[in-house]
Amino acid sequence: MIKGFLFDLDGVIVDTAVFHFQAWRRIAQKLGGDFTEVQNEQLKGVSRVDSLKTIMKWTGATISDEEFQALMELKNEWYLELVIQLSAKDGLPGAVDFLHQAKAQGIGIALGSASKNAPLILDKMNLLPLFDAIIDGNNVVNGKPHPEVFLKGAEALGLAPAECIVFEDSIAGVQAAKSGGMTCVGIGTPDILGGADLYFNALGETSPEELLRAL
Ligand code: B16
Ligand code: MG
Repeated sequence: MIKGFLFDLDGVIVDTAVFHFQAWRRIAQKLGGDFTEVQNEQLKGVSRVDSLKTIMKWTGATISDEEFQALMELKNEWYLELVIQLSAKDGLPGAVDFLHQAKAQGIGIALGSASKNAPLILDKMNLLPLFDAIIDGNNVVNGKPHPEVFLKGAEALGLAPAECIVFEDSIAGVQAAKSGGMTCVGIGTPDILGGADLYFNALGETSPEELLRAL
């Protein structure tokens, strides 16, 4: 029986995925390269350090460890310039209502995000009080597709993985959920996001009640 929901943040609750894409493209261009929206799917849900490693491969540029660190900081500065504009109205379609409905039904709610900026984003959107637990890039050793972030989320809710649904928009995140033993709802389409148990384009297309009936 499902008793907990584990939410990814970027691309599920709020569209900061587009901010990550813009900031990383500026970094790639600074290195003399570029990448496409299709390639960007490989960066979704992936930690900052692993994202830059992938971009380095795509551009073929070689830099020192110090320059690598500086680029990670610069990307985050550019990303935060966009994040700072977020407010309560910026949730993805239906996401905030879905969270409130789940809370009202007594479902445990945890965040399972790779982002080190997750608490700031939730705060800007006034969503912190809805979460029983927050597991993010600051609390894990292994990034997605490793299941650590979701296993810790389930544990923080006092639940077994099989009692939880993960909501994910990234290939790495769906892999993390499935290898962790959770049911996974993909936010996106099966052609891009294979491996999930069910798909919706946004949380607004379903409700906690409907999902619990269906699963
Ligand atoms: P930060 P999620 C992930 O968040 C993003 O999808 C990914 O693009 C980003 O690189 C990662 O967080 C790290 O974010 O640089 O803010 O620490 O989708 O797992 O909520
Ligand atoms: Mg995501």
